[in-house]
Amino acid sequence: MSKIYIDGVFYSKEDAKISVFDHGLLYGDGIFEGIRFYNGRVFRLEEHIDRLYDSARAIALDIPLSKAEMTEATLASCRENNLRDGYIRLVVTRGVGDLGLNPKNCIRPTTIIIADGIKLYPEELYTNGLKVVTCATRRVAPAAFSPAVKSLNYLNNILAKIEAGNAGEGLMLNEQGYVAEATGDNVFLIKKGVLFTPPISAGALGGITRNTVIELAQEAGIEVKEVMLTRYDCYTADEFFLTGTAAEIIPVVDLDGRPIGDGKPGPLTGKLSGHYRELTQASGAPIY
Ligand code: PXG
Repeated sequence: MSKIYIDGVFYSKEDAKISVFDHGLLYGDGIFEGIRFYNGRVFRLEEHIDRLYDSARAIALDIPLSKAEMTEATLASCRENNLRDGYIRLVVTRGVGDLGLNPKNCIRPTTIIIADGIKLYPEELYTNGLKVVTCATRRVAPAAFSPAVKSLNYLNNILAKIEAGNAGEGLMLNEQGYVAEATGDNVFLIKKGVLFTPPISAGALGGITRNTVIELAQEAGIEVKEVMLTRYDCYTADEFFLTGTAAEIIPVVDLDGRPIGDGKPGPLTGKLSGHYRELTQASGAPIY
């Protein structure tokens, strides 16, 4: 029986409810984090908490908990559900207000923590790789709203996901046509042994898996370049993969009908996936 944290109290799934006047629902006014825990430890918890508070700062939202309190509430949510492996959804909304969009009328932000088991992607995708198509929907321009904020407004990504449809995952470009990211994952490619990924300024979320992969590559002596990338760079890459908390490292074998490399998941992708798996099993904030 799962237990869900709302503003300091644990509720059963049936009773875990928030007001229809919450601006998280009415306007998508809020932020969130998606976190994984493995083997009784929360992976990169400090980084997720830091990103949450940065997102909050960017939208002028005052989280009513300190970082230490939020960390403890997150660990307590895992304990309350007796879990050792799973997924945490941490949400902070603007809170209950009236029907106007002015956040000043919201009394207090709502904090929600859901710790649950994780539905893993089919193993087949990791062994055979994923097909990706470029979406016509461009990633929202940083000058309009920064894609670095992990906000409750995911319609830009959802529209791209709908476009990608059954074809596979969607690749999103920025307004200038450079590669930004996938609909919910960051993008990497390998060419002649060098690892490339677009800079965050291309219009991507600063993925925590992305940071981890960059670190792992550097430790393995692989050169890493954060540069603007075009679709040409992707089509002509030797290897291509996506990174995200939920997907971890997932190989891409086809982009817009062009096979990547030899059309099979590549060796460096496999090597980095192995290192990533080891790290997730052996590090993180202890839950118990
Ligand atoms: N870009 C976007 C737009 C994302 O939403 C990533 C990149 C990868 O970031 P991390 O920090 O996870 O490496 C994300 C992450 C969900 C869910 O439930 C979404 C994400 C992560 C976990 C779960 O939809 N997005």
